Amino acid sequence: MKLTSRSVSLVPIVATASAAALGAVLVVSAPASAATTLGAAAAQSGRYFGTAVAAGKLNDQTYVNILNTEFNMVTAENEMKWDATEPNRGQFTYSGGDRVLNQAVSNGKRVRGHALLWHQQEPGWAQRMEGSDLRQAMMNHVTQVATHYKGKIYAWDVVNEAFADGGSGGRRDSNLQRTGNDWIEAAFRAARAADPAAKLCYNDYNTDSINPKSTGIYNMVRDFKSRGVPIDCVGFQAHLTNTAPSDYQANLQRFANLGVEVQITELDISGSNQANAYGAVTRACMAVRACAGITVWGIRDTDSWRTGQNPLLFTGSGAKKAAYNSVLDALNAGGTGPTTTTTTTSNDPGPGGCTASVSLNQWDGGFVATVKVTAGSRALNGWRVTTTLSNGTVTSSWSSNRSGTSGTVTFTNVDYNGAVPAGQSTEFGFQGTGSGSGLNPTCAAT
Ligand code: 9MR
Repeated sequence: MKLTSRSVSLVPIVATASAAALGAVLVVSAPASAATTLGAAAAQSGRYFGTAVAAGKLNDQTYVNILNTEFNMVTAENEMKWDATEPNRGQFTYSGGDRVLNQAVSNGKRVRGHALLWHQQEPGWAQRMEGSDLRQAMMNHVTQVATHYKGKIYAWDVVNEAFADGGSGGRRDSNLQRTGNDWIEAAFRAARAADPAAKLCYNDYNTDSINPKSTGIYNMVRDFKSRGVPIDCVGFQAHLTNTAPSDYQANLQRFANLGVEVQITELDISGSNQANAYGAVTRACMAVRACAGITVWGIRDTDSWRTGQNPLLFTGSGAKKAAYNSVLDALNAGGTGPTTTTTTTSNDPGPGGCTASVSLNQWDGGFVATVKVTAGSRALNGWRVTTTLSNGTVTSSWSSNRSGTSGTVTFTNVDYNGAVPAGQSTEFGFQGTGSGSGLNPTCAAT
């Protein structure tokens, strides 16, 4: 048996028993030895390490050996998608999905479900539909598939890739979207009703930094949370080239601050800086307490959808790459989540006034601050929050207009969050380098 940190808790008992039996000799020294597989290393901090699996490769011994040794979470690469599970309307086929799921479960792994609704890989019959007929078919699909896998899925990607690329921060056009903007929340509600135990995720790509697309999703998640739409997690696909964005961790953290789990769901990284970038992504997840785990999108470079780019952790022949070691080391280094502190500054709470409180996630060298603005006994039409940043610099902010980056930094409402009913709250946030302590926000109605 390999000694992993998970098994270390057993060591004192075993050592004591054998010491008693043998009358002497102590065997194992106390420090936890580093775990030697990705799954075991991630498990030390309660996280998982997963991979996408293709049913058609489950006869390949090299593939299956690596899968069974290294990973403790599995995503079906294509087998649970709409075109695979409902090729004709109302006719469901689960053979491929079940194969991937059963292989995983019988080897002690958990499964992420991917994906209930996505504008790509719609079956032909759905591609030709629109409107209320399509809406009905979409929701039936969600209900049927989530019911089939009820109780067996750790987390579902309920909706995949519904936001547009570029600067709009809005939804992508598709026949799904054209059934009405509420299709995403309707899908989450249908999935919750069908499988209350599964965590329900929104999953997308090009969301690896604080950018208009990730901010659009952030605003949707915040809205869902405020209205009780059942969302538990956000998946960040992380199809990257050469590097992880400098605000990768801050971006994960701002979602975590909304009260959702964050998961890295389809990681692959091409380019000569691959090993470093893999390390950076892993460390970012380890530093965000709500980052539940990482899934790479395939096992060997030859298994990747990014043909010729070699973006994975194992070579075509199944050898561990430098990127593998960099991930393993980062997992073994452990995850000390950031420290969170909440300060409330009460000011001008009278009629027409407001209060501001800040929740600060601070880690070595950076921070994310989430500020809650609460109206007094009268509704607000607009607000201004003034903060003091003595030892830090703001690098970006969201859901507010900002003036300044250090010293006195002022934030005012944007058009959609200026109106706050009496006694109600709205939130905005910012991230920065250095220390975010001593912000002491003060709030004024405008
Ligand atoms: O890896 C998947 C590939 O085998 C399929 O041909 C492709 C079809 O669109 O989907 C790939 O997986 C995608 C995933 O489901 C969603 N995010 C992007 C992934 C890569 O395209």
